[in-house]
Amino acid sequence: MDLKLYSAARSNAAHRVRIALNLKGLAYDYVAVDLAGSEQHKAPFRAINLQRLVPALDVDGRVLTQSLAIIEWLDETQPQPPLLPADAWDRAIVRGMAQIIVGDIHPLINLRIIRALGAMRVSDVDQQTWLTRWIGDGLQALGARVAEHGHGWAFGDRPGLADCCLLPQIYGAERYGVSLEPFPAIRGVAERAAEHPAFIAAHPRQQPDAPPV
Ligand SMILES: N[C@@H](CCC(=O)N[C@@H](CS)C(=O)NCC(=O)O)C(=O)O
Repeated sequence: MDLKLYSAARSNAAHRVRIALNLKGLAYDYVAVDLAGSEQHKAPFRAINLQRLVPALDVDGRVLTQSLAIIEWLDETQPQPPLLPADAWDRAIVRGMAQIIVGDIHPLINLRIIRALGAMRVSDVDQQTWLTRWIGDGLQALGARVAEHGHGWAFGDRPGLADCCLLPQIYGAERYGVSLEPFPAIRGVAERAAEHPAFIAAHPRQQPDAPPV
């Protein structure tokens, strides 16, 4: 199977998929899409994903979009190691944790939203307040669930779907100056991931289009 991931180093959603691919031990070609340079709005990427968002995963010439759909497809087709628990109730808990980030935080803070706020002349200070508010609210809700269900990782004692979503959001929180101090359970997962090869290799700093430090 030939895998080609359309990604951007700092993309929260692409970062999720990079972690999942690494946890599965799947090799892939990395195609950088320059979001800051608006490459997502131009050919040839527009033809890859009409929604003009990364990630997109090309699998032998067919393309999947939407990070959670990609990760669940990977988990169904490459079951080892599993990213979701065996029990249906536990799976719903994990998917709920993932949705706090994917459905509730990220749509409010991603590039096109920030650009729209800027176009409406929302000040930098107010943009920062906006980001801090929604990231903080989400992490508070998620932190409580990690404290309840995590035993080293976001859910249980193995990395899974919730961690694929949480670690990119931790990077995003740090990037936007949101303190993780109030979220000890989340900090614990961050410390563990910092030692794990799949998470290290997926980190924005390790990508071919890594931002300058
Ligand atoms: N729900 C989508 C979100 C994808 C998304 O928002 N990607 C961002 C990067 S994290 C993007 O490509 N933004 C480009 C833009 O806003 O113009 C997913 O989970 O894949």
